[in-house]
Amino acid sequence: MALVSEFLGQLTLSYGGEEEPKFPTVVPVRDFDAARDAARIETAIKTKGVDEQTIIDILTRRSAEQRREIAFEYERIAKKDLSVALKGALSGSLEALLLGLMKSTAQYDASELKASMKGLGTDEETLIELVCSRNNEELAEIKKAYREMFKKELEKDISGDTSGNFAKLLLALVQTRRDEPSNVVDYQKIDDDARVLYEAGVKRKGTDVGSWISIMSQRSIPHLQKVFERYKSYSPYDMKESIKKEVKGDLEKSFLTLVECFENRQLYFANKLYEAMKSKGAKEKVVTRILVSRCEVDLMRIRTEFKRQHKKSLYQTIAEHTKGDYQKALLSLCGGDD
Ligand SMILES: [Ca+2]
Repeated sequence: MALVSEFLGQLTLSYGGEEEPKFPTVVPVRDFDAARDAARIETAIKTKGVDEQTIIDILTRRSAEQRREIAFEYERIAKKDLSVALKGALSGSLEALLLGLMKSTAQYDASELKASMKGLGTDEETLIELVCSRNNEELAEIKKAYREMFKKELEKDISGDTSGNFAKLLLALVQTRRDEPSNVVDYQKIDDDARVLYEAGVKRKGTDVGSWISIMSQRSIPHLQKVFERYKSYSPYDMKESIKKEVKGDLEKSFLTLVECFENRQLYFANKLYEAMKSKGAKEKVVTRILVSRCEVDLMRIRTEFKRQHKKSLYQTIAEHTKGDYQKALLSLCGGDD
């Protein structure tokens, strides 16, 4: 028995501090030649009416690192910035997608966050998705990119654009104080947290949102999964039902996004893609954002969850709900049918 527990201990230990495994659909191309790609893009941009197909073929089938090298070579050959040249040559959703690909994943997320808070009003849907679905490591990289790109702290912009408990929750998440997964399962703490979540919400009049925020922003994800399971032994409603009963509006959407991502982050993205393409046409902004930001992270697993949940492949769904060059670019990022 001692041997078995030692073995299990080691298994969880080795999982401990490691990064989440990646499941990309976009991977580095072999026999890569940045100068050749840059020259082909320059020709495509100069072609009368623009040769979008060539630009799509190249930029959607190279890794972020390779695209960065192409941009460097392009500037050397054409004496201008590739993103500026693409902006001049393309338009609409295709332009947004390809310009997104010219940034690193963290830079892209940072610029989407900036855009969601720009000017009067706030695009809460984007803000909630980006802050509540990203893990600690991603959020730390996004904050760094945000600081470098906009010379401002992400926290500062969020607190200027949001208020009340919604602001408190987002700021608590952006502080990235979540525990790393531990190799020791603390049953006492699981039970305590489950009881506190219940007593702060369903059990009392009103809601002690502060208690919910501190538990959901500071505990590790494996711990929270067990807390939500334990929660059901205290509350007649599961955690998601409790959230719907206790809070409303953006705060409700944020807590629901968090819990869905704790449960299965790739299923959350699959469902968002499904919702964005449910009716005629597509919410192109959402589709672009998820494909561009996840194609080098976990889009392969999002595809699997999509097919499993909705009985139709992501590829087929994109093919039915989008069109033209934009569709070609999306399908290429999607990487294949399931
Ligand atoms: Ca209550």
